[in-house]
Amino acid sequence: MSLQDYAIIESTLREGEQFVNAFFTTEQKVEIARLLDEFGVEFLELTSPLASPRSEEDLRAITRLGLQAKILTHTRATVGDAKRAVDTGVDGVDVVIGTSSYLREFSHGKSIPQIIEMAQEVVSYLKSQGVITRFSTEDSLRSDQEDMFAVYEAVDALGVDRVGVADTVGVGTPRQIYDLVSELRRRVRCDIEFHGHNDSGCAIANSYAALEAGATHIDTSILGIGERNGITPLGGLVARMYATDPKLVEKYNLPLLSKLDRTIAEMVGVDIPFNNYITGYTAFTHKAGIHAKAVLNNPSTYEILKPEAFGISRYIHIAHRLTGWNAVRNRAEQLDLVMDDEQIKRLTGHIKALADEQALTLDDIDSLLYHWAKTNGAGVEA
Ligand code: HCA
Ligand code: CU
Repeated sequence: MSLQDYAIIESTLREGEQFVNAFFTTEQKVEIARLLDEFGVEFLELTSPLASPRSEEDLRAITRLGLQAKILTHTRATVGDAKRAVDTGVDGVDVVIGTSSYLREFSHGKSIPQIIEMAQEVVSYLKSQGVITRFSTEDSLRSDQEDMFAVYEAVDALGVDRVGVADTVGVGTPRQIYDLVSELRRRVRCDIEFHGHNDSGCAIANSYAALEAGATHIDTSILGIGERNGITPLGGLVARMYATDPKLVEKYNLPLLSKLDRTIAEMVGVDIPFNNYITGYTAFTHKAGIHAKAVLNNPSTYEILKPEAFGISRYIHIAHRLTGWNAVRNRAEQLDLVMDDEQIKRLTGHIKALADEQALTLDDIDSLLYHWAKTNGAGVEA
């Protein structure tokens, strides 16, 4: 399998709804679904119809929108839940059960043989209904591997479409995920999904490692929202794939990413983090003079992502003591000021001296530029 063949299961409308500030109205869910569809994700995962009457109505409404993306919902591993899910008209059902000793002991209380029996029953039912069927093991990283493989192999034998590895608590490292998914790849024929939480900041790297090991589907949410600090962010995965090869994300409508991030940030009442992948306000800002000079000559010197591919502009920050004369000259050109290099160099020295004493803004620099263009800095010691 090449990296090229992966698909995104976008779970803002399921995992994302588990984010502390998320209370999506029906209209908001429809807006999110349409935007994600326009972006081009292959699957949308929605909250279980058993969660609440509104969840069920919204799921039905979204399945009727006629989107390109396939609509999936999430259920526990019982035939009763699976029936309710199928009845809503979804394309597929994502079934999950906890396999770690923590969850077996403190959550559902089932043994591995019981889990296998439940899994077989629910998968057989879903396959008989002709829906895309996925079976995943919650808390996979803290589950006994042989137990877990026994579950996966049992459902694979029944023709399940996908099995899911879920790093529910965000404890996995890229190397662990790579090893686990590689072994799973050897053991099952079906597709493999990875769902990674971000508690220790590894969600994107783990998703990428899963793909390298043969996973076919990655779960994301917009801005990474989800339980606790969330899961693999859509924009972060896109940045990672683009950095490897822009062709890996050419199937997506990349300029829509900013709108997706802004829309969700607004809906859940948070700011887009300043250092967010692609859409954070510093993502394409260059500051130090040496960087600015090189970026002005060739952006690839300090950028692995092209801002224009995402409909974003780069920004060279010049109002500070680390600035350099190339960046100041570039600003003069933007303002259509005719100044020679000697003038610009002297002004740059002046800006550095000023910046040592006080905070400067771009407006301050622009005023200085206009003034110097006229007076050549007469009367200023530089
Ligand atoms: C949950 C847990 C889950 C499920 C992931 C999956 C997790 O909230 O139900 O279905 O693969 O992180 O384990 O999100
Ligand atoms: Cu999760």
